Amino acid sequence: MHCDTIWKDARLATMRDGMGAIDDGVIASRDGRIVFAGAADEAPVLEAERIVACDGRWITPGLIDCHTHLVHGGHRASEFEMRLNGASYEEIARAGGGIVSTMRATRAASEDALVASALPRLDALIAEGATTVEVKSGYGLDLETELRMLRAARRLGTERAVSIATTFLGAHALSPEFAGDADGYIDHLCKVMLPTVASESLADAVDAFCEGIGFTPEQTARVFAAAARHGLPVKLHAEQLSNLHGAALAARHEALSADHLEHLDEAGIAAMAASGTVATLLPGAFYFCRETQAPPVAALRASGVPIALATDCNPGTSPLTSLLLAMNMGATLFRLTVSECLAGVTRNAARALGLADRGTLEAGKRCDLAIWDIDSPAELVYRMGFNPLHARIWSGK
Ligand code: DI6
Ligand code: FE
Repeated sequence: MHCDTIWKDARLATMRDGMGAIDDGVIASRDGRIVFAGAADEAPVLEAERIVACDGRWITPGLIDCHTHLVHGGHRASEFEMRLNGASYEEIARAGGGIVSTMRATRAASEDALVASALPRLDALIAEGATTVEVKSGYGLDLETELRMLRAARRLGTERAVSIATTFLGAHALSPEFAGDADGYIDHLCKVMLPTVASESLADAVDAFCEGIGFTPEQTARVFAAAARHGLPVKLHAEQLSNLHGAALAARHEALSADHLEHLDEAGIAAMAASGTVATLLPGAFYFCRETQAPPVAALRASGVPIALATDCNPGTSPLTSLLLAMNMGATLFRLTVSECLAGVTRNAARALGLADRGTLEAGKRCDLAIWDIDSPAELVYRMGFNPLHARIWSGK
């Protein structure tokens, strides 16, 4: 079989079934796709211009961060400091902080500035082997800025060798122009904002924040119905701070994922299992906000709900740009196993984005790889603040 590149003498975590470990493995690529991934003694006769000896290093699928707010203006370090000095959330909000301060900074930023400020965060993810990153809008809360955020997100994928999946999160917080009229804002979002986003093909999915401080299940359902009219799949920030039964609502709309889920109940788990909705857990937000109720991991596991892990990179509740640390937190804070952590940033993260062409090492999938200087996959989860990435391959290169 003729190929472009062969990686040999590797150990593979194929992630096809659990870890899917292979001791003496080979991967061959052609035109950016894997044509063979498996045991050396089962490989067909392979020839290629480029043969890379991996000296026993481990290869995993390229990592996938399936939930980020990577594009935004400014940061909220001063708010963090105020909280360390005892200020309450309300005091900070009254002093002009919170989501609205990021909205103001984002509205004031040009598309170029949004790209420039997001690139170092993207580079941090890439440096740890990320090959696909989801990016949400949601800090514009007006049409013009939401479009600008999504355009900036799309541009990140041309500035770097990485795949970007975009999500329209206009229903992140109430726009100040609609103060006291959340239903009016949702009307505007469904009738004006989302149709424009869809007509410019700027979003691959639609998300909302269903929460006491966000939008009600009824408002969320209207956003989902509008997304369906435009043929866009949905996701939901659900059950982060309270249980509004958002996960079950998302499942009824065949959502790709429901995210956060600290307050998820049995009925929500059953609904997610039935619809095949991925549970995306975000331990960075749990940690940064010093939450105490962990998501119901044992029950999710018992019901066979696929679990993804992501950074939730955002300036307010999870200023995290490390999938390796997200994995460590998933294990220490949520008791995920090593193989669940790895599946969470590969196979199940791909599923949370509706991307069937990646997330495992097997013939036909994109050739997105991370090659690691480690003795066992557990090392990827075990260390904190150490990056053993040896090389990263995106689309076969
Ligand atoms: N959940 C959160 O915790 C954040 N957004 C969301 O949907 C808050 C984002 C921020 O504070 O900027
Ligand atoms: Fe989020």
